[in-house]
Amino acid sequence: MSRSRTFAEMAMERCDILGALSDEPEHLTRQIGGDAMRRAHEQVGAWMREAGMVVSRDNIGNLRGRYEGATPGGPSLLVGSHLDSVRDAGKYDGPLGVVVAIAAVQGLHDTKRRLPFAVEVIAFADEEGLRFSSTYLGSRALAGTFDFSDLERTDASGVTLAEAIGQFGGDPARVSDDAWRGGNVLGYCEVHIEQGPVLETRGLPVGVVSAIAGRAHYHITFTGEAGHAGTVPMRGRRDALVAAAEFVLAVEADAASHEGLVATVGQLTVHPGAVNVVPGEVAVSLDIRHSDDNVRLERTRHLLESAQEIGSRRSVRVAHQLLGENASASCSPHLASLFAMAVDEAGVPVVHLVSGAGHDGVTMASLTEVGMLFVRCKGGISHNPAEAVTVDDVAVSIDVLGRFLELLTTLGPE
Ligand code: HGY
Ligand code: MN
Ligand code: MN
Repeated sequence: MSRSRTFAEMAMERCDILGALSDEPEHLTRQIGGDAMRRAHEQVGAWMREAGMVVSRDNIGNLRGRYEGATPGGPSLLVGSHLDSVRDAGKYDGPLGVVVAIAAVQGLHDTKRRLPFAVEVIAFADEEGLRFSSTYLGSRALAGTFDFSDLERTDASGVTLAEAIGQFGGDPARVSDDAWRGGNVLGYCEVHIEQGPVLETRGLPVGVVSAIAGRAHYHITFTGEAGHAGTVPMRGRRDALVAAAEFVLAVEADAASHEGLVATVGQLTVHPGAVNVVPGEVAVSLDIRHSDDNVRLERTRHLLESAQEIGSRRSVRVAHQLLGENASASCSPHLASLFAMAVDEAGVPVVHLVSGAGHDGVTMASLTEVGMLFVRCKGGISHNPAEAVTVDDVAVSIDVLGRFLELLTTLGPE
């Protein structure tokens, strides 16, 4: 059996192990600073050490494993993905990239290979932003773009990010120490499930990522007037939920009529939320993305104006708050070409594709060149416990990543 196949079987087992480490009993949810993350760090740290890495954890809660190069003090290549998840997640979104990166280093360690650069595996703390409605807290800390006002963000139980960092063993006052100080960085590379249908449609196990779509997400409140469901006449109601519902349909209609635009209302809360009360206040989320930032900005403006128009027509006040925004990020043409060569060497037709999903590479692009390799996932399903990959495709990704390291060694950085 090939080494990549053996490593792939180990990678799948490791995703199963991590998939059982959850903050919620009935499904997979793993958040920054939570107990499940602590247990995940114990496992991943042990696998990193087995692969010859020196393991550390920074203040924000990224786990970092370093495999030195032939010449200490030389450049570093960062490779990794995230260990946090969405709620009721699949077990490959994030962890697959971490265990594949460890497998690549294991291959070097087993053959006592030292490359002309160090390989540092990063398991990011918070790519999904579930606990604090944030974005990319772990990679922002590493890239040196952390926004310290984020320390005051609170989770559903009122715990601040600063408190969560402290409880997890970090020092919130020293998150700036997490910024990369390790000298020259050759790039940041991530192996990740595609989370879309392209590779499966094309019958390909892996693909090279050319760009990551830009994204913005908002919190929008509709404030009407609560009232007795039995006595307030239908005419003249200021029903916040009906206004929000009209907005949700407007979001879907607008995104469906603009090529490449995706817009989603994933969260909706109703106050007071009683059967016999006309809803007084409703809060919704808006997640909007497009690979062209101008289109995203223009449609966002249109949708926020639509919300105001719906509100004034229904005498419902509408307010919005931008929670996070990332411009679209191009991957490094050089790293993409090395991945393409590696895919070709592995005997796989090369396809380049844009990522509709966000990734830590969006923030790592402010520190260094970014390269990504996508792995086919069943039905393109993700952010769903039905998320699935095959061991054969994972074996291809490990083989390709290993070839990529060799090509970077022989052909060098940009
Ligand atoms: O939302 C995203 O695209 C990523 O999974 N955080
Ligand atoms: Mn995700
Ligand atoms: Mn992800």
